[in-house]
Amino acid sequence: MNISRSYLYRIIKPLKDRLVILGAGGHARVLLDILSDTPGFVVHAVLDPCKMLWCTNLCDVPIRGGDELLPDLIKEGVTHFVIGLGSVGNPCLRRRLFELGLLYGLVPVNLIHPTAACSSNVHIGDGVQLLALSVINTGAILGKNVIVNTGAIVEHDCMLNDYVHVGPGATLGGSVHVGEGTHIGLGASILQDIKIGRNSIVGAGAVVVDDVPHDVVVVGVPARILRHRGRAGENDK
Ligand code: JB2
Repeated sequence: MNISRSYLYRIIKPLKDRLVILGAGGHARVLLDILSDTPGFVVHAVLDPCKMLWCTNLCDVPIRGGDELLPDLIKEGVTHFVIGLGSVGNPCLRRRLFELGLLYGLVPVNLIHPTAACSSNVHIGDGVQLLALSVINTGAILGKNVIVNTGAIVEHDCMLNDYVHVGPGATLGGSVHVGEGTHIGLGASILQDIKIGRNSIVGAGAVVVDDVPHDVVVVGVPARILRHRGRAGENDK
């Protein structure tokens, strides 16, 4: 009788789930570091469209090829995925890859560094990444594929919508709302109760004391609008 590997996988659940990382850059290496301390997963492969990386390794994990290899990896037993891109300032790619993973029936993994201090009274969406020394305080709500980067602080009752990225060392006071796909730059500070629109960028080191609309870049102390962006940041690199 000819029994396929994927059929065998479905009936015999392995001790560790196999996952693929999409993207082989700096952010993916940070995530691999967390995964090395996360029981229950084996990183099976990394996918990246950059041909020069193919057949090399990222932290000992093979970079097998582009995203078109997903069906092959699924046949090999991959069931979970991680978005390996930080894609600073442009969430379009992270959103597209997240939807691609779901389309193939893969399960997004939540990655939480052991030093992240996350209240148990927080709602976390799928595929969220909480990096080293980040703090997420009580009552916060994090949508899907949100990144809270190294040492960032998200105070009580903040709401971070899908694909928000809070950069390293940024601080959000209590009850700050951040719209879908917005990027909060390195070391920025957002005063309590501020509302920031979707697909905007808060520049590194900015101090935000007034609400920020959708689709803008704000910079400085206090933060001011530098320019308007194309819808969903399509015109950005
Ligand atoms: O469609 C894609 C795709 N497009 C670009 N599919 C997949 N699977 N991968 C894709 N990539 C790959 O993502 C690029 O070819 C590249 O190898 C990788 C992005 O790497 P990079 O180092 O440029 O960016 P990053 O997102 O890993 O890191 C940025 O964001 C972090 C949060 C950097 O700015 C870091 O400094 C920052 N800490």
